Amino acid sequence: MKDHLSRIVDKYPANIFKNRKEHIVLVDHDSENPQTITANTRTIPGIITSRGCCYAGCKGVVIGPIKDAITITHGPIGCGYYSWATRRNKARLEEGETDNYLNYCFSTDLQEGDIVFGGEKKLKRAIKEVVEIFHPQNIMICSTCPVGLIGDDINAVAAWAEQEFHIKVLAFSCEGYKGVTQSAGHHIANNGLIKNVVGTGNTVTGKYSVNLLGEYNIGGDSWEIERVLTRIGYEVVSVMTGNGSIAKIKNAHLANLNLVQCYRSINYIAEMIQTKYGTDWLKVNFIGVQSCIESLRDMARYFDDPVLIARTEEVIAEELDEIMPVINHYQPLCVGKTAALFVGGSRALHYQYLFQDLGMETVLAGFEFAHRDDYEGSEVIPFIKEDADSKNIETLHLEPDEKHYRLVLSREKYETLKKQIPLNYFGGMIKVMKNNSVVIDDINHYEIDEFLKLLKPDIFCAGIKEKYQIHKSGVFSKQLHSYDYTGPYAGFKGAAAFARDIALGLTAPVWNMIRPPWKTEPMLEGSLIKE
Ligand code: CFM
Ligand code: HCA
Repeated sequence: MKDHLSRIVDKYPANIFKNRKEHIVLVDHDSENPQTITANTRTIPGIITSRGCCYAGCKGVVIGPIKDAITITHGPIGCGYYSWATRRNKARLEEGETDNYLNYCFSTDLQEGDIVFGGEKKLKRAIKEVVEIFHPQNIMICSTCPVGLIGDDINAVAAWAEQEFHIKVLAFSCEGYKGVTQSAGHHIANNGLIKNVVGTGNTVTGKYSVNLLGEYNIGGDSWEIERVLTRIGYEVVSVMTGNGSIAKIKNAHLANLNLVQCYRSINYIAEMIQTKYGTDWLKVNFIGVQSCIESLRDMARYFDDPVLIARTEEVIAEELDEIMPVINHYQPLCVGKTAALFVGGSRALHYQYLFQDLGMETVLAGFEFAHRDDYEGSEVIPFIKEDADSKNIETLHLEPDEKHYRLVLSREKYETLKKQIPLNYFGGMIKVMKNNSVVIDDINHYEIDEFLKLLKPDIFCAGIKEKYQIHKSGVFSKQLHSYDYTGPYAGFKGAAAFARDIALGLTAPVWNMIRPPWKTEPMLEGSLIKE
């Protein structure tokens, strides 16, 4: 396997070879040293990467799904247009709500003249226009690349608009070129929400109140998770940010526990709420039947109430009664098959558990923009403060290797928690994968082709940029970003829907009718020109 792997990177010129080999790991749990990977570094220019930009991470991922805010993309029209409704982050009005702007696309559509003479005036006019037409309570401004280059002061415009129209106007300087991926955008969005929204509300919350962080309601996922949580008796104070609203996010500091579904996009908020308000956070995963069960049990143990624990088991049993016949029906069509997963920063890990439920093994998994801790895990170093009177846990990220946390907690809290829930907050992907499977960061078009040939997975799950490349080579691809046109895949009912979709996809007769060129004729091998 190692030789085969080398052959893939050997084709590169020396400097690219050196770079790419650091981003690929052949899992070996018997290796003497813990396995490490290079991640969150710049893609080599010219390589056909699957990654996106800072604006995509801020506007597209975190800010975009907030339904009661009008988000104006400040820039030429392309960025606003291409981020319009492609992510399938669903939203609907709940009781008492009046604003849902998610079907609209707002942009200043900057032209050459604005780039030369400045776009602030046009932005002001756009804000005035949306206020007059829609009367929103909240406006968000997200910058694209040229705005940063010409130096428009969107913060000053936001301050002006707040004064002028007496509404909340937030500015996010998330120019696409910032950082190396979407990840920089998550951070900018998280900082803005913490600074300006969380903590500004005062709606009283109940005993079992939680925020669901890092859940974006793709295909209706958060509705399914909320359905189960509400059945058990939890109060979901806010979801960040799927079907989310400023009206709810402003009360997030009043919840008793933060649940972290997608760690990569929201760990900043979980940690900042913890530091500022002392709220604990718990890593959960609602993708997969077993993962759902474990996450619900961890939550119940955290609150440590026998009634809640019993109710949790009751709901789990009822949910299983409903979905297991469906899963058992489709599972025989999936069992023994292999999967490759390449998604943004968390799903390539989370969906491995759902594939496990179907009896399928993951032979390759990778992320577009994960950091090292998403792959390697965070080492938890418990640090006990004997005199700590607070029962809170603080988690501190130790830079620069992004690998270490330090828990600061009272002895009493440490002793109880140690028995109750895994204090290992984030395990990382390498640890859960089998020996000889491949972990790959920032995969590119060429490498996808090569790994399809090498590993021959029965399914390669990725996104829209990869899907048809994979189909053309005769392999089934399910989009794990948008779920194609279906979902939800989270929670119990989501697992049943996933089992159905995967079984039907794997057994579709079409895969026998496609012959990729390399199966029938010798390929012309291209070579990259050395510098
Ligand atoms: Fe988190 Fe996401 Fe993901 Fe992500 Fe994304 Fe997404 Fe994703 Mo696409 S927040 S990291 S930036 S789980 S949009 S809902 S599917 S790449 S794996
Ligand atoms: C993004 C959004 C995206 C893209 C999906 C894809 C999403 O990163 O800008 O490439 O198929 O989930 O919509 O990740």
